[in-house]
Amino acid sequence: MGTQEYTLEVDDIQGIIVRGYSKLEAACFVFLKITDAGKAKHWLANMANKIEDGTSNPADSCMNVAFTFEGLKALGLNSYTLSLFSNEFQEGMTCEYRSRILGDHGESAPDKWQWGGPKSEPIHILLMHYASDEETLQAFYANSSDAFKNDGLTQVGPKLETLSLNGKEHFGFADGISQPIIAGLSKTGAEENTLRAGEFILGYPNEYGQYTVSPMVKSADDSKEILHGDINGSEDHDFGRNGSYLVFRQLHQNVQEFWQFMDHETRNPDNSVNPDERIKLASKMVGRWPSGAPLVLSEDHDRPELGKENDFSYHNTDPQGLKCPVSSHVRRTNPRGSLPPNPGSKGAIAIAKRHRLLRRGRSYGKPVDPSLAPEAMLGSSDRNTERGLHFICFNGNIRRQFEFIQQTWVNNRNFAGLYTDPDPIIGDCDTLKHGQPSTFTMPAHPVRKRVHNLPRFVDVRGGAYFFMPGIRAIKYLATNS
Ligand code: N7H
Repeated sequence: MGTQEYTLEVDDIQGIIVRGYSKLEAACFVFLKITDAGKAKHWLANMANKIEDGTSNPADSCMNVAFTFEGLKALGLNSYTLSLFSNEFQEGMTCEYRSRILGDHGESAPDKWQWGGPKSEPIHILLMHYASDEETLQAFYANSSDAFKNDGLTQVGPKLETLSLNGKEHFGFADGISQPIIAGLSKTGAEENTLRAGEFILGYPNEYGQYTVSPMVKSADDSKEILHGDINGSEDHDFGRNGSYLVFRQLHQNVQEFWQFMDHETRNPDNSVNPDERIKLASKMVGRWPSGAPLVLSEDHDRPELGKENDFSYHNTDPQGLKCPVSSHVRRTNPRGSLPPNPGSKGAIAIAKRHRLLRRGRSYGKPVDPSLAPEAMLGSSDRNTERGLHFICFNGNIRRQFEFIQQTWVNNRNFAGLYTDPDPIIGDCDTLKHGQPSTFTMPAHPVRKRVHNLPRFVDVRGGAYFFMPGIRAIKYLATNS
């Protein structure tokens, strides 16, 4: 694939799509409802100049913005353009069919959600604030909220705070290591991990060599020619170009339950604890050790020097999952070309490339123990704090990427020839619903090992699908729609 087949318009792409703002350790996300569309457009027109684009890496603070389908409607976007957004975005995350495939039932059912569910206030806009530290963030947010409060918008639902755990998540594992490389941006890497921009950003070829369907505007409705023309040659102007679909899920993590389970399953015959086996079982479930070292590269113990390693595959070094179980979280959310019928073939790698996500999530809530060490977490009495991951990812096609991964790889108990194994970290383990307890299988010689009665370690507390437009499209929304 030549990167010269297109040039990315980074000055029109919102910054959080281009980079994760790792220097901006503080962040908060707020939801807005439009009460007066005219005033809200005035706010948006000002915002268009303040929104961070992808050209440079901000050092102090910055903002990005995304909209729900209802939000675009409330701003008066015309019905022709609205009809061209994908079905899943139009329908939203909480329709019955979607709850079924995403595994959102029981404690995770949308009617129990703190935001985004049928019992919550409708959300129109997601405003993402990032800053170098908490103090800067609070001042930045105060400024930003003064502006939207006076301009036809009300804040709805919780203000979602985040917390930096120094590159780890609440269970104590390094996160944010494996990301797809977008061809055309400065970073380069292995061909298997380099994807055409259209997988994440509308207006560019995707891994099928095609342009993902994009919401268009009739040229008569864009007389000031704010938007670019249709790359496919029609008379329409492209509202979707340089935009991306954003999936947001607030995922609560049952941290004590997680480590209690590992502890219980790995006790010695005399019931004494086995800390090494405890960590090993949890790492087998994740597919990486707490430092991030991949299990395929270090089978028996953690090797922090491999913590950032991402240049590996499964089919040549570990076809049966003896080192990294086929059922583990990272192996099923990105099988890296190891799926049957022809593991390692060009076809298998091509398939894997059509189901990738650009992850931009952040943790929230006080950790059980700042050390994130299992002993300390097991001994803590802090059981009720709300903590977890604000899971955020970008994709060009929610159905083919996020929903496919969640349905066909994460929640599918028959994934890659398994029988009763959902994803052990985030899968839907509900026994009552599936009629059978969930298991986690670790291939081994002479016989595989299996742990039974896996509980659900991650519950959903809120969620919604958003569209994050390019900067030109924001200007269009503010004036023409
Ligand atoms: Fe996952 N965890 O702590 O166990 N994830 N994840 N995830 N995840 C990854 O490689 C975790 C969630 C993916 O390319 C790592 O960056 C937790 C959802 C994908 O090799 C760790 C939660 C979805 C990858 C975790 C959670 C995914 C990945 C290893 C929820 C999609 C990259 C660090 C609370 C539906 C795989 C890294 C690859 C990696 C954890 C959620 C997907 C440690 C705790 C909902 C694609």
